[in-house]
Amino acid sequence: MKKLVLLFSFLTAFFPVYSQKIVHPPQAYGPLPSEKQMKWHEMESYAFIHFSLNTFTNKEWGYGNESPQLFNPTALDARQWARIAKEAGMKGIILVAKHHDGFCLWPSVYTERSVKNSPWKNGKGDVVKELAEACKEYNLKLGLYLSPWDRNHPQYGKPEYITYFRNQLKELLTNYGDVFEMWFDGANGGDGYYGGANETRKINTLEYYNWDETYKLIYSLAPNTLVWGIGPSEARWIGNEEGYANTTNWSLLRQKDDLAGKVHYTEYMSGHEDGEKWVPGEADVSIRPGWFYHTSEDDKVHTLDEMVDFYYKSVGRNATFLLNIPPDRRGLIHENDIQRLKEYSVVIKADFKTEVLSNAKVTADNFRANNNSYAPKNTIDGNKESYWATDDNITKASVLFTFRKPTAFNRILLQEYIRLGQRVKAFTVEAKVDGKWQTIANETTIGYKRILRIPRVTATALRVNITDSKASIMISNIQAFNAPTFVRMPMVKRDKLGMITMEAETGNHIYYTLDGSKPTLSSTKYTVPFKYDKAVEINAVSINEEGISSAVRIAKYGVSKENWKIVSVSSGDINTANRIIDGNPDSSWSFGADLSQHPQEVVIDLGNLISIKGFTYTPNQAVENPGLISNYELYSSTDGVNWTKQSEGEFSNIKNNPIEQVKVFNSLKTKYLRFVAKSVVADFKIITIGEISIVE
Ligand code: FUL
Repeated sequence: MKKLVLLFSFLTAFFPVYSQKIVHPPQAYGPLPSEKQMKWHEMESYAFIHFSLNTFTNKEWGYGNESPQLFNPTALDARQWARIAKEAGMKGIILVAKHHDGFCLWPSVYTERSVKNSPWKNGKGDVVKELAEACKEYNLKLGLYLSPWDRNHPQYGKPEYITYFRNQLKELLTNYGDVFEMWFDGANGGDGYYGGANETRKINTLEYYNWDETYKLIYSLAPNTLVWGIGPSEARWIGNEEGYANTTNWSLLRQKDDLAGKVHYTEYMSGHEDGEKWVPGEADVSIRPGWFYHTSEDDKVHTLDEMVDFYYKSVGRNATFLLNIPPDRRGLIHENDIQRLKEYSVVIKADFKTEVLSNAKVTADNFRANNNSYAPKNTIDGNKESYWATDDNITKASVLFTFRKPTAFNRILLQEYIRLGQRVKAFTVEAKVDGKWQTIANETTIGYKRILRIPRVTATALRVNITDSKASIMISNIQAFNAPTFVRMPMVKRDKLGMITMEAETGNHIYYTLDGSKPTLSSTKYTVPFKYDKAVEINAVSINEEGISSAVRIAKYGVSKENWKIVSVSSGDINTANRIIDGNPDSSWSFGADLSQHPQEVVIDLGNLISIKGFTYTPNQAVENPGLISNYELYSSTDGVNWTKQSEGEFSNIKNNPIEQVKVFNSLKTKYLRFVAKSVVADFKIITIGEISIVE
């Protein structure tokens, strides 16, 4: 016996690997992702295509009475869309096959309201088919959006429409190959054409569509399709249309509560730590302010800084990134969008080029049964199926990476082994700089992927401390990158009097031009606010001490509002009404009245007779859920007595996307504007106006 023990100790000392006990894999904890959801997480980013009658009518939401004859792209090329998405590192494309106005981009046999009654390809075209083929060619996955709300359909709101809706789902899921995601938007019910009824139809979203049955149908036809949005979905909206998740982001949701209407959509930004189902977040945003293409937004494509932020605040926060790139009237993605996407992918590629942890020495203060299968080195082996795991019940542990020589980095990427559940609730990161540990991050969840942007440090070691976890810890990947310095653009603001203020990150200098040319180090240096009340295009850059420049901030202004005056407001305090024209959309003025009885209005004197081509209404940008105007009228007058109506309609989608609303019309001269708020987004008794401006 003694001999045996001796032999065993000898073996364990010299051959530790062979002597390890058999260790059972750790148990799963909580809700788990399905294989389909795993594949979906791994796609990380994909494109959205909004292209329909709205592209030709210049709307965001069609009413449902627009003629299919208006759909006439001159050079539609789905291969261009696919190529651009591919080049930007995206893994798929979701096409809006039918938006709220009911027009179908495929020749559905169930309706006449489709491409078959448009002049495009003499009614022989099929956009869904063209995109499905292009996706195949570029090795991208195809997803489809079928709006449950149909403002055209005569039977919307009645059972017959549900049959129609499901028939269309069948067409889309059986005729075009695999569909990776089916997108059901939450906007449902309201006013519309409805076959000529021109009325408001309200439905109960959760009951009307009988989602359980609809989902059964989908899974029987297409088991590999992940269903997003309303109903018992497998992925959720992130709760905003600005492309970001909260830093704390669980892939779990209390979906039962959600289906009982007990969850507010702002909770989607973080999910629920105690959610009973795996329902991960998808962060959607458009590359421009609107979801559909509008010429007036050609110079409003999101800046490079914003695009890079979208990535880090979605993919970097455990969400997928759905970026809308809306084709123009040609049926092509606009040059400005292409340019921005190129700049964006250059930055993202460069950020993840120089990895520094893979050669570090890795140790941990705990790993499961000291068994190599769960050793901390699994975090840097590039294998997504291997992971570092702690012993059962160990919910606090540290993993230490020691470098051979001082090493610089400014990005940290972490991934949990989510196949066995999302667990980590809190973690910190420390760097050893000049022999001293310093905390460089203090964070909460990880999930499928978490990426931290931190100021560059040069360290001899890096330590990740999981400080709280729901169960034992499982981390499959930790990386650190030394990304090129990204200098952020300066902020440029102009107030009502024409005072221009610029601001850059501490230590950086701002250079600008007023003639539209590109600023360089030899352009004017910004030092203090200055007055410039004429129409102007300011181009400004921030430059750091190493001479690295930001992208160019382009700020365009018309003549300043210095001479503007509020003439009258129909209710509320006239003294604060000036906030409507103070150049600051964070300050607002409110009407507190029941609009269904009395539309409210504001009259503005522009000081002089000026040429305008449109106007904009911006809800207060500083508060959540300001009272939002949904329908409006705008009148012009040269004398303040005789008025002509210039524009009326809805601010479509303002509820989900409360940004500046732009309405353009034929150029005219006016001295006065009368803006009438006709209705307000449901539930608000107060409406606010952050800013009213003109399009010159
Ligand atoms: C929203 C819709 O109402 C918009 O028009 C757009 O399709 C966006 C992606 O979802 O809620």
